[in-house]
Amino acid sequence: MNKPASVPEQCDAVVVGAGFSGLYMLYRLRQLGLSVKVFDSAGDVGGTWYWNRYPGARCDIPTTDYTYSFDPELEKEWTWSEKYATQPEILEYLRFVADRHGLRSDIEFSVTVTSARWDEPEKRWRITTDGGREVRCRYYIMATGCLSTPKSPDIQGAGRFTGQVYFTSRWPHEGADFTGQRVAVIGTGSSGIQSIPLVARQARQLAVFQRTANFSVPAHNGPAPAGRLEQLDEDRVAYRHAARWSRGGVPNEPTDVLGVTASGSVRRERFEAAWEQGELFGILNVFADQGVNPASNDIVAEMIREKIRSAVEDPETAEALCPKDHYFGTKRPCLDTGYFETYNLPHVRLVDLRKQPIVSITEDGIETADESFGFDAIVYATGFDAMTGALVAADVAGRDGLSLKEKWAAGPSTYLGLMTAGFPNFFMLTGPGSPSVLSNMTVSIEQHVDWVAGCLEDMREEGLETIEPTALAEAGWDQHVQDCAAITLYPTANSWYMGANVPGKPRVFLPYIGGVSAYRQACDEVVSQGYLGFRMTGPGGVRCRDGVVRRMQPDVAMVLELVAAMGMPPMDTLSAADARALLAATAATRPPGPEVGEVIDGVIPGPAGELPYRLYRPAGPPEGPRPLVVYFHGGGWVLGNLDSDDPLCRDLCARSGAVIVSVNYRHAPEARFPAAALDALAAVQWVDANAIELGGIPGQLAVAGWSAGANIAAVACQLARDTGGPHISGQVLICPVVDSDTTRLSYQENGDGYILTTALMQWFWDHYADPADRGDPRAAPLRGDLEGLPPACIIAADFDPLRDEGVAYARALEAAGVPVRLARARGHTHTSVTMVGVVISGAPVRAEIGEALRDFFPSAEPQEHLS
Ligand code: NA7
Repeated sequence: MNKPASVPEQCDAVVVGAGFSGLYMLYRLRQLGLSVKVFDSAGDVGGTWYWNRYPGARCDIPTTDYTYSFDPELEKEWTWSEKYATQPEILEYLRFVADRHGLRSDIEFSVTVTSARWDEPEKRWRITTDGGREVRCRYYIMATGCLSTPKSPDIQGAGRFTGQVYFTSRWPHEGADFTGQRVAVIGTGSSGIQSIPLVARQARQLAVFQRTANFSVPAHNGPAPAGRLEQLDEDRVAYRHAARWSRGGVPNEPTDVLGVTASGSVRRERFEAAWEQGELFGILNVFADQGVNPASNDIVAEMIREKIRSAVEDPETAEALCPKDHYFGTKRPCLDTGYFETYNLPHVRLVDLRKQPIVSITEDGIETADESFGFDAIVYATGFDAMTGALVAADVAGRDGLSLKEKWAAGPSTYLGLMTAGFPNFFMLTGPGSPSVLSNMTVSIEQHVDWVAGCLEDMREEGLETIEPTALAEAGWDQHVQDCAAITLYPTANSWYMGANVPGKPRVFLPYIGGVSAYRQACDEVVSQGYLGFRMTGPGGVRCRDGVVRRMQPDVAMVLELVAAMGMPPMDTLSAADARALLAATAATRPPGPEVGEVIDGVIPGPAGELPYRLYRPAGPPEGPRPLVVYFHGGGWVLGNLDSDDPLCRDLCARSGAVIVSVNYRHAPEARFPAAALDALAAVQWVDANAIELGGIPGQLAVAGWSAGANIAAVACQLARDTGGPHISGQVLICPVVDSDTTRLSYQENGDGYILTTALMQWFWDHYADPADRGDPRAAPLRGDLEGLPPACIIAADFDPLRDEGVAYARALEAAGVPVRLARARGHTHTSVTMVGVVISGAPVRAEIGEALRDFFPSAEPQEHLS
């Protein structure tokens, strides 16, 4: 008998996964009145907590916080028994939630989605399951978790072993009994570190194969933390609200104590308190700078290593257990119960794979470079194909037939970690590019589910059928995700955050490190701006407000927030004297900039009296003369001095390998136009004439300057050309003032809110030059003759009112035949590139300046590496 042709099933939404995110997504979709099918390859709800049943499996966020907040009644009905609940208790909780809300009726277990195809004419997804069913739906939602696809054992001979094999991530429901057995555990991530003390209790012999020593902190498990319980009892709503607007999804007071400047006693006190607290976000927040500053990070790391050394009796084992190849926190730290002490047991042994790598798994054990081990059981605690593994596991093909796997071949690309261009109506819950694993997952899950539900509701109200990100918005978000990571130490580690644990996986920082609150704000802004960066379609046509939600470098944005919070008066409302005092006061609190070989103060005979200078000589070899760079500080011809740009000069010196001579010129309003420009020329001529005495190489002279300093540097080049020298090898103009026209687009875009405002620039001009003089090329070098000028490196910052005149100068120089290197300071303001040691994202721009200077002088050697 022929089987009747099956009729494809229809529903509004298919959700894959019935863990924390899938269950809540189902609940919200039902609230919207949508028909939903949830598929999960597991036999029950639970997701991660269904599979990871290994002994000792617990969450590593206090369970007071690792819990749903959407249902106040549920919060009353369920009480967690411990600070960190066990896997069985969390699984029980999820079962309780599923039953309480009658969710099971829409969930099908033991069903795996094998493929999903977008049908453009139908505007539907066609979902195929392993049972050969086809389901058509409008929305396809992946609630597949970040750590759900186990990494296959990438160890030679893994299939040969004839004893018992266990994976922590696929632990048998009936459990495992290691009594009397010789057991190997491979892997010392959270799963290994949680399970090893318990496996050791049963095993006759236990060998732990460690590739990378890991930081772990005692969980101090027990009753839920009293402080958190009190806060919850007092005002649960406020507590949950604080979690949603916190950095990690757990209410925590962020510290402003810097490790590098804190006293020894403060360091110790803060560290011991965090150690006692036994919470990840506590130990990751001992110092505000431990995630970005290697020196600060090392203070925490060394204190943890001390703890390991005092816990482990055998010094050699202790040393092998001390993590030394990555910064603390850059691989996920663990919370443990008696992990390090386990190595004091006589039957437990650590095998350091850095000293004796595994050659092969054999029929009866493991062979390393030095030894053969016999085992009855091997436990793989080797981790997951994190964050992307489950998403690309099913064969998902978007609008043009392109598969997600192909699209992401060089790393995932998403908008907000929620959607990806080319895949309409395809949502990822806690996808790559969202805070996810760097946050309390339950808070991030609820935020994502709420966002998706809100989006579907808005679409329905407006009669829209499809939504997908634009290429521009997605590229902007990808960039922002990487920018946020780049200012931290995180990308330096071979972590699963970087995809480094899976052979062949592209190295891209996968989660969003900007924090839960910053992320939530970005998502909310996207919606409030009419779904900025999304293309939506419906019978009425296309609706799209294209754009990028975060273009500014994250640390620049932080500086702007800090400045705004300080409530300083606008400079342009002050007298010159008061503005100078304010600048000096803020400069006094900055980091000093890098060490250089030598700093000497002196004076130059200027055209109208002596001009102070400060000379910076690079440290280290080669001995002997160096190229010279005459530098002019910024400050609108009114503000600034040798101190104001001191960190920047040190940085330029170290990066370029040149001697920097920073010259203080006469300031307005005391000495108006063209005093500063004439001083600049005089300084360049004097430095050239005294090159040998200054330790320079005669004939190898460049000029550099920032802002108004760049203005007079550019003018000095024109004047030197016209007045018989000296020869200038190159000019570096950082965010230069080259014109007095304030009508350019960059003034309109950036004239307010980015420190240098249109009003302040006007104030500078008013102090410096009469309106009639402002078109003079000695005030506005863009209006001068540009032929025969030295090669230029021009920095133009995105959020600078002067951006477009810098670009215009570059173009005009090029047109005049001058070699130009125009570097865009992406996401920067007029001032941020110069904030050495504060704005980390400025470092690559300054590296480019250093490179440009070295190119002017091919013989120069850079100093040691600077971050
Ligand atoms: P992790 O944290 O990825 O840990 C896996 C461990 O296995 C880690 O120590 C790895 O060493 C080690 N590993 C992986 N492959 C090998 C091979 N081929 N040989 C030797 N050792 C290997 O996974 P977990 O399951 O422990 O934890 C995942 C997350 O779940 C955790 O962070 C919490 O968020 C919950 P490596 O460091 O790569 O050198």
